Amino acid sequence: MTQTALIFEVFTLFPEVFEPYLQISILQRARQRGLVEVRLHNIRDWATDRHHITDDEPYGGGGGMVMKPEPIFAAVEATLGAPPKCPLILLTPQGRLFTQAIAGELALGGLERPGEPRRLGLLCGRYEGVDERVRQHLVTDEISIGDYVLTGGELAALVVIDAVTRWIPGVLGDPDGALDDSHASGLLEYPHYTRPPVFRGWKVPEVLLSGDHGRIARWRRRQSLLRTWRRRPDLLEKAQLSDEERELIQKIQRQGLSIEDELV
Ligand code: 6GU
Repeated sequence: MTQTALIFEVFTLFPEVFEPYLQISILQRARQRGLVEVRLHNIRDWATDRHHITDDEPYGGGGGMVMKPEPIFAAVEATLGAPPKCPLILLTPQGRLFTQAIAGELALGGLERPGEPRRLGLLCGRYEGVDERVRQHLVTDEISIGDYVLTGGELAALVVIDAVTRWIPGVLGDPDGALDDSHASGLLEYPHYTRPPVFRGWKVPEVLLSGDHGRIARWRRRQSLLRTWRRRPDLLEKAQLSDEERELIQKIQRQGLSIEDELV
């Protein structure tokens, strides 16, 4: 058994939505192998009143409800220490936009405590939001997963757990697995094919059946560049490209696509 690399401490009003997704595929395997651990904390368990109320009306009026500060502080401080000894990330549409690079930083960066696994607190907002004092005095970072509004931070927390876990060494079978993912290199991934070689008359590109690894690698890199150029030209500006690759892009821009380049 490997030493646990990372523990996610999740604070939520709906812990039950996490389990099914954590119990399948790569995340399940990573947890079983002890590479990551996900601990779920129900904020409601830390409400001290008879009805375990966790929300209240906003001061100043207006619609919606606001998450009360007391149960959140109680849950987080009992679990992470007072003040918390690890980062506490609030999932909110007002946070900084989550990217593959941020996932990598969260997985590998930060303070290493000798002999202790790293921990990452994730606080899932609900309703109209959380009391501002939680942001000001408890939360250390705020993350959004995109410019749209979700009902709560739970789906976003799962997105963060998934993307961060993929960066932990040993989680993906291939040691370079995470490096091949779309966005890891700054480019979109090349097209994938599997058997059969002809399906309903549609052929797998001949180069992939050639067994020529050099040709295959060049074809994939070219397809990656083409696909990124067509779909996400904004990524090309930031991507780390060789001089040869920059030249290739300029050539494509001058000449358009060549015949063997499908519309990717
Ligand atoms: Cl992190 N939370 C909510 N409620 N909505 C979102 C989001 C987070 N990211 C994008 N939309």
